[in-house]
Amino acid sequence: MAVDVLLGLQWGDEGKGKIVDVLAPKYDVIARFQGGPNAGHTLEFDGIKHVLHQIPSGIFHSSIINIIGNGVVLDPIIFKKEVEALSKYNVDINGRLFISKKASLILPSHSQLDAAYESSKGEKKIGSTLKGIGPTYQDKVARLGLRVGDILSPDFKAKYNALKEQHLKILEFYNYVHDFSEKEDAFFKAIDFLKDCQLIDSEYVINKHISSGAKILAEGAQGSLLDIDFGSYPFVTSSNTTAAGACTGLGIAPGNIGEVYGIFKAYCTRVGSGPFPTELLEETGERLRQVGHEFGATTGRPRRCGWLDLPALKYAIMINKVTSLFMMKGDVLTDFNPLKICTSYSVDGKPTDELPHDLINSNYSPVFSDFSGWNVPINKIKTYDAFPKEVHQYISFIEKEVNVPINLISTGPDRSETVLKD
Ligand code: 2SA
Ligand code: MG
Repeated sequence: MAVDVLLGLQWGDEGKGKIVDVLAPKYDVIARFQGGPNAGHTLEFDGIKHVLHQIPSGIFHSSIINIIGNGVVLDPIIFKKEVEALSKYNVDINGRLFISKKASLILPSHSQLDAAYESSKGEKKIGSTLKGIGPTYQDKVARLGLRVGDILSPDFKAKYNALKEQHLKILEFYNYVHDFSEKEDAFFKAIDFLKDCQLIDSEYVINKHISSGAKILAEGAQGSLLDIDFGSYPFVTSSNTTAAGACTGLGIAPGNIGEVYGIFKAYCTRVGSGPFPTELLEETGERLRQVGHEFGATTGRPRRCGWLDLPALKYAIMINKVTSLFMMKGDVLTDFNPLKICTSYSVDGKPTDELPHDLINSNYSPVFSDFSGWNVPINKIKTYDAFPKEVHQYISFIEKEVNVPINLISTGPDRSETVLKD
């Protein structure tokens, strides 16, 4: 089968960017299928840290075709900045980066709307990255939105103005009227830039690649627990971050999906609001944040930290039919003792390993098991057998519980800090 899917199984920031980069040499095509500049995929190699927001993480490999699929919401201003940042490292997008004409366009007024909706929510804020993601998907579903292909039409400006007028009315209603004309200037400059990029009918291109036997990787953004349908609604993002999203976000049939790689951290993090059953609000959580450098790649926000949550992991594995697991940041757990894993929840006093549909209003508590920690650094370890026995115990326990093998263990941010099992 031609298309493998790589996904985060938690609340985002699992380390997808690093893994795509590690796996990239096996692939001919890497495609993003959902999300937009709310993503921050961090790649580190040769001592340099790159953060990609909308451009697929295969861009650093000259032989790989990168595609921004129809399911993505694209901010042209941020896109132009990303391309300019890459050109400083002599990464040329010509012949390597293609954008679906059906991808949705984020307008400057969409980010204004995002801020207006959030500020109207008071205590109930979602903690959006405020990149205009929700309002852009909202316009897509309402059949009002503009798409990348529209920029080629002579009446693009008129379409833009018509949509902006509607947005201004909503902004007035929310009493959130700010001047964003500077951003509009940057937007139209970026639109001119985008016109010169390779805009394609991506579903045809991808399916031709499939027919010709190319190996394709669909690169997910955010995480399964932020999925619009299956995440902790309403504290979610506005796209399907799960494997099914790769089909609708690229125009590929389910039968073409091969491996589904699930990335998870050895503990959990979450940015923004919303339920987080295993959150550590005391000193251990703060230590995880400091040792794990848990600050958002897009907004710099401190991430909330907690122990690994197995019911949540099992749920994500189920809805994605994950075939292979990759465990990230086990190195951060060095010197934490004991380690804890949430193995079930107690809901109204009854044990279950299923997530209650409404975590916010449910009477539940996580049930933990203790594990012996390890007190030697593991980031220089190159083979699975060389890990301390406590690492083996931690990994084997998770594998047994979720019934999917953990085939890759990441022990640090650099490409080289990666251990393959077998
Ligand atoms: P949005 O921006 O409207 O989609 O936000 C809705 C919720 O989804 C969460 N969200 C994220 N959570 C983790 N990482 C994300 N991306 C950046 C990164 C985050 C950053 O990869 O580092 O830099 O802060 C991401 N994007 C969206 C968000 O926190 C809301 O809870
Ligand atoms: Mg991230």
